[in-house]
Amino acid sequence: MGPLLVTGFERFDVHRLNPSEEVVKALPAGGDLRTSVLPVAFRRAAALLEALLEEARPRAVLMLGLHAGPEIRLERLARNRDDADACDEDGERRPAAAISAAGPVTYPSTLPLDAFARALTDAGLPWTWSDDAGGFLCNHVFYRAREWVERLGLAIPCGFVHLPPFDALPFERQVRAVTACVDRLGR
Ligand code: PCA
Repeated sequence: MGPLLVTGFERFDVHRLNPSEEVVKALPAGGDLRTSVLPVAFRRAAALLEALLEEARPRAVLMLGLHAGPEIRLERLARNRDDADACDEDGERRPAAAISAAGPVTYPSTLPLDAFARALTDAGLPWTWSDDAGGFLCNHVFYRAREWVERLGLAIPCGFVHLPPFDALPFERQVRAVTACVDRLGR
């Protein structure tokens, strides 16, 4: 069986740090835990993600990114659309277009989100549900990873969690939150 794959994103736009990158780098990678930091660029992120999935054949996929809000967001739905005003880090802009011409409108997360929610609550960490991971890179890789899982007919946990900026939730607490989620995905 393959590893647990945990991804974050590089820093982008005006954000000085991307908590998902910092937290992913703080996890004890090796053995069953594979980590990677994706570029905030549609083409390169999709290509790297696909290569990682194909090569690692993970038993579970937990993807992380920054959302500028006060809480951890447990993303329930990946949507089949790119729709962002902002350019990615390669200068590409994708307003209102389907990610996959033949794909379904949404894919549900297959992560154990109820267990994540309980673990975060027990640890006193702020979180909320979300049914909209945005129209930029985070939703894009979420949809693409779920599509890959479906294409291969796998029954593995795969989904996305948004992290707040460090001024909303400090580094140590974010590491604790992600570790709690990783623990719920077993060893
Ligand atoms: N957050 C952005 C892209 C990369 C990241 O960390 C998003 O929510 O789409």
